[in-house]
Amino acid sequence: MPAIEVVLGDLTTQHVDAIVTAANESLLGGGGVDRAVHAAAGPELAAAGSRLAPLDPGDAVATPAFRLDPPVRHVIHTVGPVWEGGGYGEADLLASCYRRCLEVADALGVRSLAVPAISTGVYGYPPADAARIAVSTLLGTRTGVDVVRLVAFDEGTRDLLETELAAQGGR
Ligand code: AR6
Repeated sequence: MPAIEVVLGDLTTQHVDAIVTAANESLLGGGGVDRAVHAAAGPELAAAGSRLAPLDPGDAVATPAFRLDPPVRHVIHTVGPVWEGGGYGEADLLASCYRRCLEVADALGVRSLAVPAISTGVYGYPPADAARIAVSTLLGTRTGVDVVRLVAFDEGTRDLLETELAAQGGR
């Protein structure tokens, strides 16, 4: 299991081997963290993403990180579930996002990975439930990734992630 750290900050300024973006099925970029990642990486990212699209919810794929500075080797694109009340398999899909990101990272030899709070913005997933799933899935997945940095963009999300990490014995 990877070591998990929680930080408050901007995903695009993390010094890691790879970052995960919360994408949509087109992989062309969108709002939220995906907008910030595409802006930082440059237009090559959408071009590379479009060649791998469409991507199903719960899945993940990697592209180069192009102009991201600090230099990051890969962007891993994952598509979270849109929250529709919880009865449409959203929890399984969200867990699948975290698992697939680790699998893709492993295939690339990634040792450090920064991940945002997938689905909790535009896609409306309740942040406390999403934090529980993020931590439990990461702690329960066998991987060669040494460190997963959960990057919260607001203090509420940061606190939820830290609470889950403590509750689930992640540190
Ligand atoms: N660094 C870290 N976290 C961020 C950043 C940032 N720079 N900017 C926003 N967040 P969202 P989703 C947080 O909406 O819910 C896009 O249009 C944000 O506060 O980015 O999975 C895609 O193209 C929230 O906690 O992703 C899809 O269409 C978290 O990142 C759709 O939105 C996720 O919010 C995906 O929606």
